[in-house]
Amino acid sequence: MPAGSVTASVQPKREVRAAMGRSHAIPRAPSTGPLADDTGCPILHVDMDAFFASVEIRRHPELAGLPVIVGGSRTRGVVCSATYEARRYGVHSAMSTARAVRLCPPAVVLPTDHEAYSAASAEVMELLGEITPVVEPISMDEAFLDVSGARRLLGSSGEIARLIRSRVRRELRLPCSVGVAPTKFVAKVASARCKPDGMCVVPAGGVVDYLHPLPVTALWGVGPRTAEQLRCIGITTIADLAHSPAPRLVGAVGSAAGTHLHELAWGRDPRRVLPLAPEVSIGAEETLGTDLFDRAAIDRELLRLADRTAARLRAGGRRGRAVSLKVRFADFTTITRAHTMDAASDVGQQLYQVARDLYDRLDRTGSPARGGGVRLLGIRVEGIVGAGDLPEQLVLGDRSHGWRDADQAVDAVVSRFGSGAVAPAALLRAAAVPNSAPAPPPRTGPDAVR
Ligand code: TTP
Ligand code: MG
Ligand code: MG
Repeated sequence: MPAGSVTASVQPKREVRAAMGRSHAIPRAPSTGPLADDTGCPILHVDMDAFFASVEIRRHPELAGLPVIVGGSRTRGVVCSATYEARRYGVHSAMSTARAVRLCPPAVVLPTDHEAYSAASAEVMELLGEITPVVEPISMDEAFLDVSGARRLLGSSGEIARLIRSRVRRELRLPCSVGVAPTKFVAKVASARCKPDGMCVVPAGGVVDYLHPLPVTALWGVGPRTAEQLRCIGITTIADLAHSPAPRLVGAVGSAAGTHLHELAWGRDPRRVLPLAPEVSIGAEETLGTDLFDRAAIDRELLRLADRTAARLRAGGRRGRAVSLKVRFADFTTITRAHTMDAASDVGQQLYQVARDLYDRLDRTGSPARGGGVRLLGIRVEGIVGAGDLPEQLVLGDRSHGWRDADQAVDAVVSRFGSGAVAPAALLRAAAVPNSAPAPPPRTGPDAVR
């Protein structure tokens, strides 16, 4: 292990070479040693371990320790995520599930449930936002943090990384790995190298030693093609690249990439952590499997979308006042209508009632009378505020409290048992009520289900 880079964590499966996402390009670092000098290291990169698979294990605890693959059925589909137990067999993402199962016959294969992963992602980002507002999510399961401002309150960067790991483990029951470094790029490399369930501090003075033995594929922007171009001129490690004369590098990969990679190879990465602007709206929409004509079926769909929107609001600790309804008809005409409520809400029933009233008004203007039925429905909430910023409404007889309690109980059950575990009675009855239109072929195209 290069001098100056120190990992500090318990990592029982160190021999596992993860083969998922980009992290497979990077050899694992051995762990041990005390926490390194983190004074010049304001940047943290947090990446969830085997994210989709870990969310599944959270709600199916009996699967812990088993090789679990998320990716469709055993015969169809592609591996999205696999536990480190499955990776030991050579399973990795983007491999066909059929091949993964041949490599790992004992694997438990689960279908994807994007709603559950989005909700878990929102929980993760919410928790990170409680550490510092300077959080830049870069995918569903990873984010950069600049903890310069948080250090006075929460301790050094390394201590904050440990705090994040223990809070994510305790409060969200999910494993993650954290890289701590002077720059974004090095923090990202560090989190990948210390997976699973690890953390790694790369001290400012140890960056070059840390990077140079690694293969060029560890560099951001070096995919298989660039790696091959570099190999043709004898460059396989980051050290080779760092010591290569600029004209040679530029000749192989072009001027912009050559200059950029050379800078990265010396640990120079001026990119700042850019926190996202708060979400201006949250919603859910769906292109329906068949065009709907029947009002009861439309109402059930609105209830489903309202519940989903409300769950997203709650997952992000948000409420919103302005509800808009989007309706697309079979002839692709699209109409939106909006209503602003007296108070912001995160309650599915309230959003549903507003959406239904908006739909009633459409009815009166005669819009759905056009042929073809309803093709797409969407509900969106704007005027978003943090739930914590609002005084609780204590209106006597206010039913929203009862609904909110019910929604929160549902959130708890869903996070444990999955989104199919509970639903309003109206939705459970839905299967029994046939829709009046024949089933069209599966949809593709610009408004396919998100
Ligand atoms: P990654 O962070 O790349 O992978 P991971 O979290 O499963 O595993 P690791 O411990 O190596 O970080 O991606 C995050 C999630 O994104 C992953 O759980 C599933 C999804 N994903 C796909 O759906 N398809 C893909 O090809 C990849 C790489 C990820
Ligand atoms: Mg991950
Ligand atoms: Mg990731």
